[in-house]
Amino acid sequence: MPHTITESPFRLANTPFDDDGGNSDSDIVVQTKPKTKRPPLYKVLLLNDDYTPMEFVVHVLERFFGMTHAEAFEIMLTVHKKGVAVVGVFSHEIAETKVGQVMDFARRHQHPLQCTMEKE
Ligand code: TYC
Repeated sequence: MPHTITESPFRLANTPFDDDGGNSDSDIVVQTKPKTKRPPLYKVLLLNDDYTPMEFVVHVLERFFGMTHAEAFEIMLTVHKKGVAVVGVFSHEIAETKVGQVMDFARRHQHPLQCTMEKE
C-alpha cells in the first residue's frame, strides 16, 4: 500500500521518482508543515530624562501614537516614574518609522527625549 494520508491539514509533497505518474508503492510521500510564521513584532519604548518637558512628551504621544490627551498623560507619567514604558507594538517597518519620527521631532525641538525599539 502507498503511504497516502487522505485527510491531512498538511500539504503532501509527492516526489515522483518512479514513472507511474501518481502515488504508488515506490513513491515517497513527504508531509511538510505549512509555513505560517507571523512576522516578528517590535515594542517601541519611550525613555525618561530630566529635561524634556512633560507637555512635550504628552504631545509626542498624541501626535505619533494616536493617544487621547488622558492616555498620553498617563503613559508620560509612567515613563517619568518608572524610567521607561512601551508606547506601542508594531511591525519592524512601522516601529522604525515611529522611532525616527519621535527622535527627529525631539531633536528639532532640542529636547533629549529618547525613543527605541526592541523585538517582542
Ligand atoms: N522627566 C521629565 C520631567 O520631569 C518628563 C519626561 C517624561 C521626560 C517622559 C521624558 O519620556 C519622558 N520634565
